[in-house]
Amino acid sequence: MRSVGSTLADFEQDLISNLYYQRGTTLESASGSDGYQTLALTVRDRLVERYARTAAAHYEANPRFVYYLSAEYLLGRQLGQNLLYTDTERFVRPIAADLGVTLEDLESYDVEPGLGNGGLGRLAACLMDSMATLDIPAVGYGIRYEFGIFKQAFRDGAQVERPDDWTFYGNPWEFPAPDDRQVVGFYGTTAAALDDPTGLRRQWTPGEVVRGEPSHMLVPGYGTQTVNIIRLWQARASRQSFDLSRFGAGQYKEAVEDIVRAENISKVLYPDDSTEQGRELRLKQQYFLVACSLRDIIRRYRLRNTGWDAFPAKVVIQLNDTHPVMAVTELMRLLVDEYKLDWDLAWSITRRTFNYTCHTLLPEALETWPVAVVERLLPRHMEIIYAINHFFLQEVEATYPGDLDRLRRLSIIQEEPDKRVRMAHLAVVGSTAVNGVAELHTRLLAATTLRDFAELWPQKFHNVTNGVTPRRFVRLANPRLSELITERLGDESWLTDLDRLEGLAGVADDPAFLERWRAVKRANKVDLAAHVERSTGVVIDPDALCDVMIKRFHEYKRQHLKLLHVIMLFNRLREHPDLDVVPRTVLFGGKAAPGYHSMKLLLRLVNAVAETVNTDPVVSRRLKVVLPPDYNVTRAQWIIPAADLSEQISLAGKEASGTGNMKLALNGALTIGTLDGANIEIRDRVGADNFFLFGLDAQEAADLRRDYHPRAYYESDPDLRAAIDTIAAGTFAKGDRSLFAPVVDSMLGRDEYLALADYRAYLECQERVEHAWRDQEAWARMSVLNSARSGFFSSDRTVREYCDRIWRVEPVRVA
Ligand code: GL4
Repeated sequence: MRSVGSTLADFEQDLISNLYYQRGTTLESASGSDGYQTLALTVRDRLVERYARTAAAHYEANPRFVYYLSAEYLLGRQLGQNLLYTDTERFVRPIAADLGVTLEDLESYDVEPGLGNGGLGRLAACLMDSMATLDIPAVGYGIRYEFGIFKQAFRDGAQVERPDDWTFYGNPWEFPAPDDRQVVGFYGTTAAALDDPTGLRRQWTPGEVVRGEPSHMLVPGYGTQTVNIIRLWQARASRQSFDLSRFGAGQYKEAVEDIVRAENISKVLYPDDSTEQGRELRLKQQYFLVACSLRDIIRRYRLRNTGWDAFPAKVVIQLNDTHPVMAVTELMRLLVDEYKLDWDLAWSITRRTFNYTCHTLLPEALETWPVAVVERLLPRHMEIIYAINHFFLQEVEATYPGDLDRLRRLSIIQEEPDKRVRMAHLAVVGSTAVNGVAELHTRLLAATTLRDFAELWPQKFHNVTNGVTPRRFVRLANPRLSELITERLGDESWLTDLDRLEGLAGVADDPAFLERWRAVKRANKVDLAAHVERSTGVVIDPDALCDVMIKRFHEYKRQHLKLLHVIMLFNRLREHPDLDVVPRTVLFGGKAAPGYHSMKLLLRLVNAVAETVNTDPVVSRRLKVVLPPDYNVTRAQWIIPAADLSEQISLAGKEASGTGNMKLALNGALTIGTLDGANIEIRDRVGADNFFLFGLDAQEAADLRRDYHPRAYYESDPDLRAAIDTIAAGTFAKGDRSLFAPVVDSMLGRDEYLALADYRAYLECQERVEHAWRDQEAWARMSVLNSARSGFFSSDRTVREYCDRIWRVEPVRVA
């Protein structure tokens, strides 16, 4: 086999050859898209070679593998990353310049695969990056949604959702692997297995079968030869599904019915984050992912191993939230019904194989499925769940004799008000380790949501605080800062050893260094201003404080609290045009689930406030509000490097961790935040002096919620009252008082997340922000210290903790 060369000449040669043989065109007639595709293929060739060597090394070592099961991956653009990881950007720039194009032109063709909603999906991508970087043998499994997270546009300020046809021009980064396809069943009936006197083994005859066609994306490690893969499954009809006779009879729609039904399974990502979408098709998706992946895991296991005893020694499966939890029952079904293991052995293998990460505390995000739905779609799995629950409750009864209430609380089956399967309970019962994603989150999980389980099995519970990859979110997103850091620290080893950022603390008092730090931030803000102007038409001032709130629109995150602050500033500036306030750009970014009407209305209000503020001749000189549409990973990479202030203002006890908070701190933004999620750990590390803290803590919030009267805050705080009244008066709706009335009613009526209670503290904290901003050198010093002390939040550290405490896997070096 000819291997790819490593020189500029080799690279150039391969480009020409790929343009010619893969795209079937020539330099003279190539389009921009041909240019991008050709470059992608040429970079991909370099990864493929590493992947082949990785596969060989893994085969040879026969190590324990991590299998990461996740319904979501938010990978971000691939080109820039893969150029960096193959160290070929240095070739591309001169070649592109010769041809009269820029790398940025080519990158504009690179479509990000939006196969996730938000933090949970992006975390999966960061962990996969770090596993490869640390040479951990790992495979990610997911769904190849034909349509990813919807594209967000605004019409009259209201969110409209457009389909994300992400593979329309082809995806040069993936490889189909048709030989590894799997067959998956749904519906049907079960019957006793003749050879099993215990009755625990049964036979399932599915009523519908579909194929799972895999393809994989390459996941290179940085600074190493390892290339792992994420295997994505796409649903296809079984071969016999096309009804030729009906087609012949002119019944075109009926002829393809089965095909359509099968392919709908992987048609679209459910656009919900932290809320449940309990549709049967979603359960079908989840089981489809799990069934294909487990068969593939077993196929891989059997390439090098025989017998089942060693299975947990070679296979560790991480369940990313409850979405893939049906895997617990599917592995039991495979082992008991198909491979004829006895129940107890199968259960012991299953429990030792799985671990579960919980990503939320919100009850509405903890999946439960109506028993009737599971019974219909997966009749055998429902039987297995009952059996698992039966043996589990026997165990509980032995530990707490006669404690019926506890049995009811722990049961995998919820009885009231309707019978449902509690997926989180199934996950905990079927796993060796259960982890939360930040210290507070893990503590609250054990004290509230999963309290009875934490009492029963305290040793099962772990904390693994989330992290983010510094390769994408510092090096790629912020090349200017990266260069300055590398110059200061002497080399690039901080990219794989992020604690080395501490070396920056030593120059946090050096005025010359601070000057350069500020120059980097300013240049990034100039770039962001260009992006913002292109997408919104609004011109923003790169010298204004860049105040950023980027995350899904969700009530618990409290975008409305931020908006009340903006409206207060607007009112003040209108009343006192000469008031000495700090010039600010408030940038929001985020999508709302299409069915989440209150948050879609809030998006509309943000746009309306933006319009009013930005067109007011007096106010707009000091204040701008922007909401660039379609916030995604690509846009995050533009915004984060330019941020001065990071808004992390969720009600304490609601945000499991957050990861945007980490990305922003690493890039030198100062956080204004509550004691929620990983904010607490960020503050502990960067220092209380370099963090703007406000608001209720989790305990105070829980206490207050019990007897809460939002109207009392409205009555007693004139600024708050004025801000809310400004909305109620129709100021942002051309005098229409009804349009945003539901926002006002929700704040004054229930205010579920205590925004009004935290309003005054938030305002006062923003005043401390303004005061601090006026001393630019002191601000820069705090900014440096935020970066310097955030090394802990590398996902490399997160993965090391999973390896040491949960997975017990060792790296395999690839030659
Ligand atoms: C989330 C949490 O809401 C978020 O705090 C956390 O950082 C992320 C990754 O652990 O997981 N859970 C869900 S659901 N969506 C998220 O983003």
